[in-house]
Amino acid sequence: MDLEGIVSRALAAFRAARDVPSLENAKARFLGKGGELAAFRPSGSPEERRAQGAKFNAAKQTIEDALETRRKELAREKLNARLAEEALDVTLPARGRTRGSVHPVIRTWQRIEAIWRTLGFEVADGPEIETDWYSFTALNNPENHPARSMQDTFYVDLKDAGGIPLNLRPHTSPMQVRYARMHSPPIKVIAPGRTYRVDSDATHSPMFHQVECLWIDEDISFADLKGVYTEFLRRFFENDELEVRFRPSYFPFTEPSAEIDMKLKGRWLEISGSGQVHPAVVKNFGLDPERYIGFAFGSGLERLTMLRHGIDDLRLFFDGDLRFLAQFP
Ligand code: 2U9
Repeated sequence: MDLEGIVSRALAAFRAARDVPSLENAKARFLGKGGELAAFRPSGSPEERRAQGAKFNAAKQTIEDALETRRKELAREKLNARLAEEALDVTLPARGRTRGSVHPVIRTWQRIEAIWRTLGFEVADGPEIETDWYSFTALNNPENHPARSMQDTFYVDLKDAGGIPLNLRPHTSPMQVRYARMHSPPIKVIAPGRTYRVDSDATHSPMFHQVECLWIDEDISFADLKGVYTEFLRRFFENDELEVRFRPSYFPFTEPSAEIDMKLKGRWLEISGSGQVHPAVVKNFGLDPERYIGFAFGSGLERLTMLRHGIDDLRLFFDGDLRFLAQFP
């Protein structure tokens, strides 16, 4: 058996091994019990055999060293492959560096709450899914009023509501009714929130935001409503000269009713509806309309926001386009 041949075959086999199992197989082939080295038998005279024994040991050492070297190489290759695969470039800029901001309509909501609180009004909040009674009946809407129809109002089909028809509130007035029934006059409250109507174009969205105000006391008049509302608009639009006028109008829940206009840059713009709360509605608060008088108004938060910032299309609020939203940092 040729020792040099065994060594060169072993080194070649180790080099050819691409992974640990193949290397261990090659090891068995050369260094194992039934392997090529074990099969080596010295021959010749005692001196020759001694010399062959020394060569055998050297050959075995060479093979073992080569095995160890290859083992280390394979381990290093494996580690390098893993490092390459799981590489993390910690010098890359972080993804979450841009800062979010509060949506312009919600900003209006927050400003409105702050202003009305300083004027002595509470802020009420309540359900967006309502019953017919709170959305319509309590507000003096006749049984056949078009606002009650499926063309105007979203209805909710809730199996466990006990057969009571439910709607997505078309205004925040139901909250005003709830609040008025739970408190005693004087009542001074605003109800900002999300409202829903079957309507969608450049100036209407199926979901929009409203703020309504309700003021009930024994001895107040339209002048009080005009006073606080003018003060609110002047603060909201940051314009102390802003003028306000009332025009006759009609709502089922107020009598008399009025549209409120404000003069902005020389033009009269409609900004709210308002009125003296209808006696039938005051009765639904559990109050005597002979004793208590109420005033109310309602405004759209989108409209207030559009007028404040000169925004011309309502849909911009709902598109989620950062080029628009980033202008309100
Ligand atoms: C109760 C009684 C009366 C609130 C009022 C309006 C007139 C009005 C609209 C303005 C634009 C809604 O967002 S909008 O489409 N609102 O015109 N709202 S009086 O009157 C009330 C509210 C609650 C208990």
